[in-house]
Amino acid sequence: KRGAGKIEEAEPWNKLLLPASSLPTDPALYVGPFPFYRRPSELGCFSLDAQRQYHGDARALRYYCPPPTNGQSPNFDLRDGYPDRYRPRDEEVQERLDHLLCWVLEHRGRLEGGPGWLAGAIVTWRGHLTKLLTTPYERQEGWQLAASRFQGTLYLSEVETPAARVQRLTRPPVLQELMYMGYKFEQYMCADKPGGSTDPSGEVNTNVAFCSVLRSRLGNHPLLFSGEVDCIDPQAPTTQPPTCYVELKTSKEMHSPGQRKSFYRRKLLKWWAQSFLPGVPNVVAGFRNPEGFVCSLKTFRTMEMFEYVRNDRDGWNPSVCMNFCAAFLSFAQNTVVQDDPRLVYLFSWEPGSPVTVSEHRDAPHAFLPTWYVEAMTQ
Ligand code: 0WD
Ligand code: CA
Repeated sequence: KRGAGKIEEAEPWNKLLLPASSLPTDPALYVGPFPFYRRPSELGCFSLDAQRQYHGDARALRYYCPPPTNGQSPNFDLRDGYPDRYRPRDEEVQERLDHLLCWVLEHRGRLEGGPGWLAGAIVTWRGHLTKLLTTPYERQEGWQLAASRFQGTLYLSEVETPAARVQRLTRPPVLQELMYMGYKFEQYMCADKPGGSTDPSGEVNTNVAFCSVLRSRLGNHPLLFSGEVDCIDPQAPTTQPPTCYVELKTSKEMHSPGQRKSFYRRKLLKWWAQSFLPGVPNVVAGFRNPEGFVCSLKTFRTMEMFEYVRNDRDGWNPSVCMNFCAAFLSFAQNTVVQDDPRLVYLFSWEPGSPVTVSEHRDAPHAFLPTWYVEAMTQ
């Protein structure tokens, strides 16, 4: 029935050929079975030293060294050394995917999955995927992800939003100290050698990092991503990464049911998303009192975190997180069609709105460095 004035209805073909122009994020749209997620396997690792220089080895890996469990509780002063023994990373330096690209370049010839595996993969930081997983439940902070296709591979690199930049530059002193305290906790819990002891007298240098490079797949999206790992547990049942890795976190001591509920709804979601992606099985939390001392520790198993909100109407659902992430990756794959390292699609999201996209060429958004593009073209 092609009556006059019904032209939109009669010719839907244009809608089928064009990629969608936005992606909704409402949790209700992503309820459903948990999608396929390949058990993450470690492809390799790299380290960043005190000068933030790249090394293609595990020199920055530290060893989990919890305090003895002889009935005494810990008493870690997280403010000790602040600010005299704090060497914070220069956050003005936008590193984008550079260190990960360095690893990919070095290993491109001997990646598992066969020749052509990389061409079908998505390459990004674990932290970017974490933000995608938590998007359906996030009510505070938006994000921007830049995407380019090069030799088939889709690269995703975060762009600091103007609001995030303002927040960073006007970060109140208490928040800066709180950031330090998170790293100080790692120093109380880690040794430089297996079976070694901790040394809280040293400096806290946040340039130093150990990063694991992982392979996984979400639905039909092969993934190559890297994430910073706090330490390895030499006593873990298996010494095979990523199963032997431990994530360390600090959080405020909780004293009321309301505080606990809020912790399960907000923090555990972020902890789950971050550790589930690389297959890190345990998160060890240090609870700090108002004076900044950690007096209790608790190990949360990543695979059990959802139990704390399973029966909570306002809780989170891992299927929603993963289904949304898969939908975003499909959206990005369908949007970034042209293979061109200088062409960038910027995906932008603010809470309460759908994900939108804009197209850019070259500076300031192009993020695949010339050294990478040229070396890969050889
Ligand atoms: O330039 C950027 N926009 C970013 C760079 C954003 C996020 C991370 N990075 C860098 C990190 O420095 C790290 O070397 O990428 C690398 C891997 O990051 P990731 O594992 O993908 O990031 P994420 O999961 O967000 O963070 C893991 C840890 C954090 O631990 P906690 O427990 O706080 O989540 O990486 C550290 C931090 O210890 N970290 C950073 N260290 C220095 N500068 C930063 C940062 N901007 N962000 C996270
Ligand atoms: Ca950590």
